[in-house]
Order: sequence, then C-alpha cells, then structure tokens
Amino acid sequence: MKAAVFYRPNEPLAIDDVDLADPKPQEVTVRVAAAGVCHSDLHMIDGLIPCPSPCVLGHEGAGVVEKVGEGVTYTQPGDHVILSFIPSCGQCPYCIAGRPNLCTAGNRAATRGTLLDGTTRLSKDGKPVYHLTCTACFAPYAVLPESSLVKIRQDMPLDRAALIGCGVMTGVGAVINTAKVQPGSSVAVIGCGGVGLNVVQGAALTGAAQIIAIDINDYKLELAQQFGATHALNSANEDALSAVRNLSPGGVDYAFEVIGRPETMRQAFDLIRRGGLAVVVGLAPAGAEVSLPAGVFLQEKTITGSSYGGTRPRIDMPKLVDLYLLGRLKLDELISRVYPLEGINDAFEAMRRGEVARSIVSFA
Ligand code: CND
Ligand code: ZN
Repeated sequence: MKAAVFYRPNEPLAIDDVDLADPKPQEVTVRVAAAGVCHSDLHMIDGLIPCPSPCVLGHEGAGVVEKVGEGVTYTQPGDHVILSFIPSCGQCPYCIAGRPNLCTAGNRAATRGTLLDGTTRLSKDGKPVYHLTCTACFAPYAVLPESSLVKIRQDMPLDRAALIGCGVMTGVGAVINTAKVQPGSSVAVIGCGGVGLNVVQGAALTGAAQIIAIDINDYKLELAQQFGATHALNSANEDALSAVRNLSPGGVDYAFEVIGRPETMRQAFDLIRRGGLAVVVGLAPAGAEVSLPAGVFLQEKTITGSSYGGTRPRIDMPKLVDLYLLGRLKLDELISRVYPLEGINDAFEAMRRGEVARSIVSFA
C-alpha cells in the first residue's frame, strides 16, 4: 500500500509503497477513513522533535476495523473506531490509577515507533518501517494494539471522528481533565490553531466567562471567536501581557500554551493571577528549557503540562462524539481542507503558512 513515509527531517514526506503484515495477538487492522494533519508531525518533519526513521506518520485518525488478531475481545470487524495515539498496557501504576495517557509501555512504544511488543508490522523491502505513535494513519490501513482503539457510534461521520483522535481530545481535554476549568472563570489561550481552537471551545463548554484568544494570525483569531472566544488579541501588534491585564486585572485564572515555544510557555505563566494555573499543551523542541521568575513562587501559581488532554480515551472520546451529534461541539468548522494522501506535503505547507484550522487526508 501507499503511505506517507518520513525518512529525514527537512524533506517532504515520501509517498512510498510499504508492506503491512497481519495483526499479531492483541492487535487489530483498521481501514483508515481519514487522518487529521497535526503540528506534532510537522515538528518531526522540521527536525524539532526526534522521529524514528523510516516511519509512517499520522496520529489523528478514525476508521473501520477490518481484521482482529488472536485474543482480541474489545472489538470486531465492522466496528467504527477512533485511533488513540497512546496505547495503554492496563497494568502499570499509571493505567491502574486511571491515567492511561501516562502509561509507561504505551509512551515507550509511541515514541519508539513500534507496536507494544517492540516490533513493527510495517516494512519495506523486508526492513522494518516504524509506526508513529502506534497509529501510522497516513496510510489506507494500519495495524494497532487493541488498546489504541476507541469504539464509537456508527452514525458518527468518520472524517469528523478522526479529529477527536488528537486535536479535539488534546484541546478540550486540557480544559476539562487537566485544568478542570470552573464555570465563570477567565481563560487565555495562546495559539489558536487546530489544537488551540479546541482549548477555546473546551473553555466555552465549561462555561468560562472570559476567553481571551491570543495569536499572531488574524484569521485564527476570527476562528477563535467562532469557537467561543470573548476577546481576541493579536500579539504581533500589541503586548499580550498588558492587554490581558487590562481585560482581567491581576491576571487570568487559567492560561494555555498551544504552540510549543518556550517564550509563550513563559508568557502563559506570566498571564495567570496569584494561585492561577498555566497549562502547557504545545510540544517544545527537543532540549528546550523554560525559565520562571523565582520571586513569584509565593504567589502559588501552578504550571503543568497536558499530554493528550489527560484523557481516558474510552471514557472521553465517545462523549465528544455525543456532544458533536447533539450540535454542541464544533467539528465541521475545523475542517478547512481535504487532501488525498498524495497531497500530504501541501497540507503541511498550508499549516506552516497558517491558512487552515485543520486539514484532513481522506481515504474515502
Ligand atoms: P497549528 O499550527 O495548527 O497552530 C499553532 C498556532 O500558533 C497557529 O495559529 C499560529 O499562528 C500560532 N502561533 C505561532 N507562533 C505564535 C506566537 N509566537 N504567538 C502566538 N501565536 C503563535 O498547530 P496545532 O494546533 O496542530 O498544534 C499546536 C501545538 O500542540 C504543537 O506544538 C503540537 O505539537 C502540540 C500538540 C500537543 C499534543 C499533546 O498531547 N500535548 C498533541 N498534539 C499536538
Ligand atoms: Zn497531535
């Protein structure tokens, strides 16, 4: 089959023929319907975050179960599923504590680019090809661990469902699971791309009173207002700190960094009030550090990261599907463009130029 393969940073992905073996025990083959284009993959293409090579990218997807390996009990052929980009072993202390997004084996496999047993089902000319985050969904078929699948209602359109696989879950989850934003609070969101717009809509869902969208692209700020932002600030033209202090004296209750830059992570910390919470969602380049003003620790501010929106995928994702089907979660508005697999590099260029909320690759 054709797949989008990463070989080296700072090069377009290759649309190459790769082989996909049958699922082993506890694994499943999924026919991918659609895959969203997320900036994490672009960070790898840009060489900011390490990526095993060669590797089929794509970590935001949904599809239909085609085949199940021995011992699979959760799913059967024909099921509609969202692909979760962190599998879970179900047995480590994190999984037992209800934090499968931190699963030791799942995170190890996801970054190493293998399935949970340390091997790959993808290959080319008999040599292993890695599966980004066990999903590798920039391809018409994927083999995943059973624990990477989340069954969803059959009446949910699969291209919309794909977005829940990363951007929507990561953004809404950062608000609901990680920050637990309270109704009536003030929220700043720095970076309103595919993930940040979902932080904005997550904040709107929780009933935040003030949602201040910050970006350097006016188109993203317009989108953020459609997604529930009450204020929009272009930080290329005005100083975000003083503008936010004017809107929310003393600082906001919660600030979210959704870009992946140390400067804006620091900005999120500076924007919160005493006792406030800053949440880092963006992925920083490998080796980057953030410095914090030591004099303000007695202000009891908190800064934390949010991996995959702190999700327990099989609990949260079906709820997001229900909210969409009830008309309470915006997904249609996120899909700016639809590309065939061959257009994947154009999709990343459009993201780089800031032209899209999200693009999807469609295999329909
Ligand atoms: P996308 O490119 O769609 O959005 C980034 C936004 O940031 C754009 O709207 C830019 O205009 C804006 N921006 C860039 N620089 C600045 C700046 N200096 N000040 C203000 N705004 C700026 O990216 P995305 O939404 O797909 O991804 C955002 C980050 O989230 C990225 O780092 C990605 O790797 C990360 C992420 C994290 C997780 C997780 O589990 N935590 C999962 N997926 C993606
Ligand atoms: Zn992502």
